[in-house]
Formats: sequence, structure tokens, C-alpha cells
Amino acid sequence: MSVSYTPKTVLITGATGDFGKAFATRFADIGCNLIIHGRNADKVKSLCASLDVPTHPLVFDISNGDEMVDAMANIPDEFKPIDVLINNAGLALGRGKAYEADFDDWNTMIDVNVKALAHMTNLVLKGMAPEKKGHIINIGSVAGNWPYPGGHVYCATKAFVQQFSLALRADLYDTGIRVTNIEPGMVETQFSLVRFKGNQGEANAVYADTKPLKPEDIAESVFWAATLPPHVNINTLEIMPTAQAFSPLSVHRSNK
Ligand code: 8X3
Repeated sequence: MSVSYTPKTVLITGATGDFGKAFATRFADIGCNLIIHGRNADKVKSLCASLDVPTHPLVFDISNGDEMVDAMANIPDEFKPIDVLINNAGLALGRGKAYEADFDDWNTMIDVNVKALAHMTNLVLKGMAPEKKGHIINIGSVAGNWPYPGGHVYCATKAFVQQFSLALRADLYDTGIRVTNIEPGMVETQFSLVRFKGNQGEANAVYADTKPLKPEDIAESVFWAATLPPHVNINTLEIMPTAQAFSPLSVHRSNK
């Protein structure tokens, strides 16, 4: 298929999850070289083997800064420069009230969704700047725009991703480097199983009797933003299933 711009090399973090696999497959369709990051070596290896394009496996715990620096320093020359970084690794933990939440869960979300995303962006930008091209695509969330009960730190991390993306634009507009924040709503993936810590019933209930988005819907949007002509920058793209929308503000009435 013909697109306006074909990135040569795409790095996807958290690539062995449902989103990552859909992104990898979509970019492999047009022959991109893929750098596949994940924490589990077997899953990374198996995803790489399933893709019919050159791949480089990057195996490290995204929240371990030293491992990240080491792995990034050892990317082979044929996978450089990186044209597109998809900051996809991220998670939610818990949907309970803030006063019942486990602080370790909050720390983990901040480590992965905020600190690791910022660190990876910092490392990749240093390679993109001399090339005067590149594209940082962050996977944000509607949760960064629309606070909801039980969202607390997850919503806050995604608000960070949104504002970080926009502030990067302010720094990069004269460098040829693009920045996009893709903000998905409800997508049927392992996301809820992780959030509910393996409780399949609670995870299934999120998607029951409705039509959520599929990972391929988000992959199509990421792919579209990345393959537009280089003079076009999609700043933000918020995507919900048709069956999802906003709620009224809550009002506590003391007589109830
Ligand atoms: C995932 C979307 O609505 O569960 O980022 O927060 S939502």
C-alpha cells in the first residue's frame, strides 16, 4: 500500500502486549524495521519471529533506568536512526477509592507511565535531534482528559503524558521532529485484567454488553499519524468507542 511517508525504523515499547502487537503488525505491513521492546525475553523473541521484517529485540524492565540506558546504547547501527518511537508501555493498577489504594501501585504507575516514558523519550530525542527528523508517539488515554472515580494516579499519569507531549511540541517545532499524543478510551485488551490484578470477572465486566474499540483501531490511528507527510503534525487524537462518552459531574447530597 502507498503512504505519504514511510518511516524506516520504529521502536515500540511494551510491544508484547495487545497494543504493541497490533502496532508492530501494522508497521511491518509497509516493511519498517522494528525494534521490539518487552520485559519477557520469550515473548519478545516470539513476536520478532512472527514479523516478516528485520527486527531487533530490546529486553529490559522499562522501570529500570540502567537497563534502559544499556539496551539503548547497544542498538545495532542498521536500526539507527530511530524514525518513530511509540511510547506504548504503560498500565493501570486498581480502580478503588484513593483512600483504599496501595501506594506501591501508585509508585509503579508513576515509574512506568511517567518516569520510564520521559527517560525513553530523552534517550531517543538525543538521536533524533542531529537527524532533524523523527516522531515521538505517546500512548496517552482519555483518562488524561476526563477524571473518573478510581482513576486518581492513573488519570494523573496520563495528564502528564498529554502535557509532556504538548510541551515537547513547543521545544521541537523547529527541529523537524513530530510529537503526537494518541488518547484511547475503552479498548478490549489485557489492560483491565492487569488493572484488576488477574480478576477475570471484573475485567470482563468492563467490556460486557457493549462494543469497545479493538487494538487494531488504535494501531490504525498511530499508523496514520506516523505516515502523514513530514510537514503534518497531529498534536492530539482522542478516540473513544461510539458507545462510550462523558458523565455529569457528581454531586453529593447529604439527605441520601
Ligand atoms: C484506558 C482508558 O477509560 O479505562 O486508558 O481509563 S480508561
